[in-house]
Amino acid sequence: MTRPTLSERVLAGDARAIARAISLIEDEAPSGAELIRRIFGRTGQAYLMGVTGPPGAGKSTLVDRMTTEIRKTGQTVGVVAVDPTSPYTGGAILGDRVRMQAHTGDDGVFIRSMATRGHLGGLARATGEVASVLDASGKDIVIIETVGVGQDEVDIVRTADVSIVTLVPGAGDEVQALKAGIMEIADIFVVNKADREGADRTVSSIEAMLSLHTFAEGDWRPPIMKTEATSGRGVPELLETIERFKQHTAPTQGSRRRARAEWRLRELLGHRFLRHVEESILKAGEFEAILERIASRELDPYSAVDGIFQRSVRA
Ligand SMILES: Nc1nc2c(ncn2[C@@H]2O[C@H](COP(=O)(O)OP(=O)(O)OP(=O)(O)O)[C@@H](O)[C@H]2O)c(=O)[nH]1
Ligand SMILES: [Mg+2]
Repeated sequence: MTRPTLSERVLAGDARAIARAISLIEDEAPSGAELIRRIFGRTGQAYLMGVTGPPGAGKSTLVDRMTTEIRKTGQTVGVVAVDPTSPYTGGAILGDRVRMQAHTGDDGVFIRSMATRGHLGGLARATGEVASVLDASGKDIVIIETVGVGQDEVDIVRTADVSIVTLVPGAGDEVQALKAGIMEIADIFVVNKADREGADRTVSSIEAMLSLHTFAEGDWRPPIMKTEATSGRGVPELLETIERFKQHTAPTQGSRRRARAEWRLRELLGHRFLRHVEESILKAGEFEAILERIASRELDPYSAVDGIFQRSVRA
């Protein structure tokens, strides 16, 4: 008998194989792409939940509580926490960030942190692939935690079936800053740390922001939930709301998933093309030389791209 391959072990839900597969994706190893190819047909079963919000909002604590709550129903859970390793954000500053450890020993739960470093703009793609691995491994629910509200997070959360934006009391300014990107992706707002002063004010400012938006008849209007992740208060209600959202969007899930497939295809194609140009079209150091010429205004970027494009279609 031959030994089962990595993809077979992933499909069988083997935790060590899942961990190995995720490492391959993180390292952008060619075998990672091969793995995705092999498991892809078995993805699309899990329900993907994206949880985003500013650093320290309590996202990990919340995800941990959600996991506990979901496990009570017998469903299995995979969690990917996208962890900023930049010295400017996240962990280094927030000494008290929560590591999800409550579920060790439960093989119905798989939790993994992923570094944001080194993905060169492909972070959302890498996260999507990790979610695919967890999905293919048979997890019923996959939760993706990301910090912040930048383009990367918007892209990551866009790959989810439901997007949950977490804020905290006193986040009035953040609500303002969030408007643009987050507004279009938030399916549910959560005001966590509701035990703190000012939770209702934050709810009101999100309300005010939502009221600027016109919702058509039958549109989903993002509800604003209050939670206290440390005690678990509000978490069952949050899960009920997610379930309601799931029911509401069931008729359009096909088109949501198609939009996601389109985004993924475009992303991958762009990435592949850029890599082809950098590795096979341009000579060593040429990219930097072109950059220099653009910076010194000797060359304009459009002509630079035209030149590279011509060479690459001929190649
Ligand atoms: N008072 C209060 N504290 C909370 C609540 N939820 C989380 N915290 C605390 O907030 C701190 C940060 O929690 P995390 O869960 O690590 O927050 P996070 O958003 O995942 O943080 P990053 O991943 O670093 O962005 C921890 O000390 C938590 O115990 C809450 O509902 N109330
Ligand atoms: Mg966290």
